[in-house]
Amino acid sequence: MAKKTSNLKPQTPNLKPQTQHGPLVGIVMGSESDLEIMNGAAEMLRQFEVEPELTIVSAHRTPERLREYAQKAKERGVKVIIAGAGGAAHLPGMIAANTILPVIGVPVKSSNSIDGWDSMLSILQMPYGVPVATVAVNGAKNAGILAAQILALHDTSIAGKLEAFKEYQDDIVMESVKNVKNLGYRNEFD
Ligand code: RP5
Repeated sequence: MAKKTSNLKPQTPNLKPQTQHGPLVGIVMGSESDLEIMNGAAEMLRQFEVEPELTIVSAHRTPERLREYAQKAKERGVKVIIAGAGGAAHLPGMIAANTILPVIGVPVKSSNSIDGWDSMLSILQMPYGVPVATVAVNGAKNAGILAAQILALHDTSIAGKLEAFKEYQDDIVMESVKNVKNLGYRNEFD
């Protein structure tokens, strides 16, 4: 269950702008209580040297802010929006309704959620014409990777880091293969 995490600070605070351009990825969430989960998207993007912006936008409590955020995102230079919410999770769908930017939805298993199912179905079951790319419940890290993959279509530096990340995952699994083999299990494949 997601908790309020007002003390959660970015590991690498973006004190100075590192690039000439504004944020390429916007991460929004319905409540500060979503931050513990949604921080995973920010941390993952930082691994690919993408510093996202991150803020609270509530579909139900700040509907005007939602509309303004979504409508201005493209002209502000944002390329992908990651939106996370729990319970009756209307934020990602309503962001998508107000922009042509790709929107990645993160269903959050929040304090008001029925085990994540309500959040997931609210974000996943979008009507024709307004897609939201939905990741797993609490799957903010995958949302960060997916956003990086979208940026990598036009950025060879991010693409290179994604390639390295794939290789790293392969290395980790192969380490486990060795560990399990060393435990004495039969493996005639490797
Ligand atoms: C949703 O309600 C938020 O995205 C959050 O997941 C959930 C609970 O919000 P709080 O009551 O903790 O602010 O809108």
